[in-house]
Amino acid sequence: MVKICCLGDIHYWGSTRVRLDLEKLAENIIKSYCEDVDVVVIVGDITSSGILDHVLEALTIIKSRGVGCKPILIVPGNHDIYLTMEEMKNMDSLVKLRKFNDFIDSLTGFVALMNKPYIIDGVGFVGSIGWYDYSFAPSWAGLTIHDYKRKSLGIHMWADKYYVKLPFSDEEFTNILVDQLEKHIKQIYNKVDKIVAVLHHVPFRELVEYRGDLQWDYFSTYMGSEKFGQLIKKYRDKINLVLHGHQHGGNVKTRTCRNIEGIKCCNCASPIPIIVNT
Ligand SMILES: [Mn+2]
Repeated sequence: MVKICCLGDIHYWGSTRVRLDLEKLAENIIKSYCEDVDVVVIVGDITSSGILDHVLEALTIIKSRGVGCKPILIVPGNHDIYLTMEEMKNMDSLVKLRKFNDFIDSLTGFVALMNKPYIIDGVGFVGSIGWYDYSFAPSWAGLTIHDYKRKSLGIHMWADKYYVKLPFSDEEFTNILVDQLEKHIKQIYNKVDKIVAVLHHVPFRELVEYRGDLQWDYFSTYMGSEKFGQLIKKYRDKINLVLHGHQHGGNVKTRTCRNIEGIKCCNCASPIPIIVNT
């Protein structure tokens, strides 16, 4: 058994107040939750605007005041590949994604799961930012794919619209990420008894919070993709635990686990950790 301390969706943006709050949280809460675990997992959205200095600042606080020398496994969230005004001129979010992961791997004690799987005590960890391909669009709304590609409804918009620039469609990005994740699963499949899938986005429709209200459900589309769920089910003889983030706010229950066809799925979209055993 591997004991995991899982957290995410910190959305750190570097103000003095935010820094002091995270320092307090790390010292008073994260430290005690993660005290006797084998490994720490962060499910993405470390930052609110993708600034690598903020990644470094937040992770330094979490490590030095909270979890200490335990291995910290990380996948990025959609916010972590947001482009700053300056970056918009010379890179896309695919380059940013690679920069994020390589930056994580350059830090001592941190592992970027998108670069390579991690194995501890016969348990393998694979990870991806995950993405969306509109498969979670609310079926009842009667909208078309073009309505969802717009990523805005009335005056409300999904911020990825402005801050994520990809060289291809969201559907293609999803396919590429699913293929990468499957490659990593195959790499470790015969070496481990169990595999933990770590994603930022949500892999199963059953986990998505719908309310029958278009103002909310329209944006549920961007929670994730069925394709990751299908991949997880394909390897269900080894993958029996999924850790994800991304879905939080508006009374959504974070820090809880649900059983989807025998696969334990935990929402770690909170800076307050949840303890999960494999
Ligand atoms: Mn997110």
